Amino acid sequence: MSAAVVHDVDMVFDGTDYLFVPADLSIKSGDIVRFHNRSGGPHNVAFWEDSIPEGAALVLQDAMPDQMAPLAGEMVVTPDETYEISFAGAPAGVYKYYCLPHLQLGMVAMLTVES
Ligand SMILES: [Cu+2]
Repeated sequence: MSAAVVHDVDMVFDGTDYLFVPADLSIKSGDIVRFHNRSGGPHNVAFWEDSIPEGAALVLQDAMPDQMAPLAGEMVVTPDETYEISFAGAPAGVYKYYCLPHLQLGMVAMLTVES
């Protein structure tokens, strides 16, 4: 079995928009996604329960540290602080997620777990 690949996603305020960069990422089941608070925080990572594959909620509930609500990660407040999610055992498919503080400002993104 190969080692988990770590993918970086930046959480950014670019002066106009709040963004996850990249906003569309493909990973393999077993990979790790490391979200970085680059600017404009606090940010967090929260998944829509109806916009993830069947069975993914149970995996994410175990994989997401310090959830403040189901499928919603803690606030990442400190500049350069990171929040990591392992997708070990995660079912293939599209996962749509958002940043709770900036949802109304369009801070949404998706990732695809390839089988
Ligand atoms: Cu945000």
